[in-house]
Amino acid sequence: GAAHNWPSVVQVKEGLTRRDVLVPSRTSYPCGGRAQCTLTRSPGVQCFLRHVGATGVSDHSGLYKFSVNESDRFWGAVARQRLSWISPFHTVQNCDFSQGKIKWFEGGKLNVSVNCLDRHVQTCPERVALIWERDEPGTEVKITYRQLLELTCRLGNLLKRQGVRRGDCVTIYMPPCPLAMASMLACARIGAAHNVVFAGFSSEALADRIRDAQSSTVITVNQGVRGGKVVDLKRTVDQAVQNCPTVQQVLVAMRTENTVPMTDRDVPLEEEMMKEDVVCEPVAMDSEDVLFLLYTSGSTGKPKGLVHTQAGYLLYTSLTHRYVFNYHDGDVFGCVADIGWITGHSYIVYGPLCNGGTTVLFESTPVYPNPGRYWEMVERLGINQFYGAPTAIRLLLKYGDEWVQNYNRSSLKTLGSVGEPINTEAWEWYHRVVGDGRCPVVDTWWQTETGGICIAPRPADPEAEIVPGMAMHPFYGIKPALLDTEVGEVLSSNDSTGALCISQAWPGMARTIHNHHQRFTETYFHPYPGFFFTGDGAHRSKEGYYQIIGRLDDVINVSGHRLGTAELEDVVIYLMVEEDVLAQQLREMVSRSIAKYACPDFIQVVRCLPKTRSGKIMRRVLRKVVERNTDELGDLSTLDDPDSVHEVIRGHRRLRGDGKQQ
Ligand code: 6R9
Repeated sequence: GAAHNWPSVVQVKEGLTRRDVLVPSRTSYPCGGRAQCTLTRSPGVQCFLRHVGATGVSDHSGLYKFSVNESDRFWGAVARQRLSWISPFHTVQNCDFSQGKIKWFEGGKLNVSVNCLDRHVQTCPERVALIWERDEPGTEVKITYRQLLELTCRLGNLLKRQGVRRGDCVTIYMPPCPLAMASMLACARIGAAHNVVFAGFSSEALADRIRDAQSSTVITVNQGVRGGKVVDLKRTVDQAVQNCPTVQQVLVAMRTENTVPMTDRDVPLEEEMMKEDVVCEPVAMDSEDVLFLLYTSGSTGKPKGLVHTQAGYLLYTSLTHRYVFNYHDGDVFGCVADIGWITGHSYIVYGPLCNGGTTVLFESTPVYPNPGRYWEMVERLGINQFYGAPTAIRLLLKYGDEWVQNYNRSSLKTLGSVGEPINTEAWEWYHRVVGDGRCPVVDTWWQTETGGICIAPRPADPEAEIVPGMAMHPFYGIKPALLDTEVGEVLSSNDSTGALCISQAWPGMARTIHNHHQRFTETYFHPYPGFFFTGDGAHRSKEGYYQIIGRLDDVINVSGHRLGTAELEDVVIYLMVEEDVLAQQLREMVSRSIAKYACPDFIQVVRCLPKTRSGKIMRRVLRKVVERNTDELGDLSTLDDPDSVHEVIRGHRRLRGDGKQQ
């Protein structure tokens, strides 16, 4: 069974004894504090304006224009104001898309863990930094900023003792737990990069990522616990490292009380870290030193190790966390993603901690022990901002409203969605049932590559409308552009559809693909010279709002009409999960809601769709099946259930009569 008092190290009573950490004084806001700085629904904007010297600007859209037109002044002021620097930067940005060169805040030195921990320990050591929502409901563990700093320092010292040096890359294969978070921060503290691999990936997928990152150290747990099931994570690591010659050591934390076989290579993590000092000198890092690698699947070839660096990433995640979700001091922020995804990095770890927030680390699943889990947790932890994925919302919607209504959700102030287009039906349910119609729903569009949220309904002018299923407005400093996919020209009028690009650099964007800079420039900067190409298609409405229509390589072309998958699925997706709808009914709905030409010729009913472990439908795989190109399915390492693909292939053969020919 699972240990109930894990980890013992979080109960350390000892305070920090010697504190010589570098915490430059924080620039104060001209109006004297964030909380008092209120412009109705967009608190903070007024003082923001004064601080960045945007004179004559009085509303959100004015500030937005300032942020894109005077991006050096904007980002320079925000970086000085929000981050603690060891030495100041001399150049705000130095970027050239044609070479894929992106550099922010050059000359500046800082330590990300100091920004996320030490400076809050100075002002409010006993504030809860994280609430670990363990798999077993009602057994959450609260960890203060002081405790998290202690864990981080001990781990940092242990990593150093084990030979990890500045510039090394440590692979972390752990479920969401405090020591996973402390491991990330410990790497940041000593100047190592981390490479978090989702603890649901197979040993081959893990081995690929360890090899590509050239890690000599892996951190894992003996076993994971998810949805009541124990998962042998250490065993997966053992299998993986057999094929990873670079790995010299595996640090093993104990999530359960069960012992697992240990080898000479393995280091018992808690035991060894308890021997370490609670003070660990933070390394002064350059703004553009690597903070982490994070692998994301490519539609062709190997997964890409996207590289994020220190200052720009931290600034961008903290600013978006603050303003997109309207996060305030004292709020409890509940992002239910896994730390293995960019959403977990940016909105469980770095954004909230940089803001001195209280962040939830969710270990379980939306349906364990029942479909009320999220909302029971919202009530028990008093969550104020809830951030989840459409795939989970669609799943829960099927179980009915009662699972939601059984719990008190009055703490909720903002609901967020990320990862896929959220169809209108799911959006409405989220808004009406989960949020009782009182919470703004922010459909946030962004990518591993963008580091943080780029398009979202908030921040905006107070009372600005929110249209269901639309990401709507670019964030400060983000200048989107739609490009014609055939001729490559900028589509400047509203009510147009094209390739979603971003016209100028922002601090949160990825800097390169680890060891493959050429692939980086070719993928993101060559398709539309002068622009960062996102790979997604989007529509800009008459009002100028952005709506994401899905990956461009998924767009279906029917007799010259380009159909985004989001558009089609908005009509049919609910029925797709219901599975028992007649083909004729589906065709009628599509003709009625879109057009006759959009009617599918063939309708195949499947048990489930091929999805990634993070819940995204792998539409490119479906396309290959339909094109009968099953030898070129691309990277399948992120696939959740490999059987789903085989079933789709078999079903497709039956449907198209191929079976008879074979
Ligand atoms: C954060 C994250 C990125 C891709 C992205 C797009 C899709 C994400 C979306 C959305 C429509 C949204 N996507 N958010 N599509 N509406 N609000 O998910 O990063 O795992 O790298 O995926 O996800 O297609 O390009 P990542």
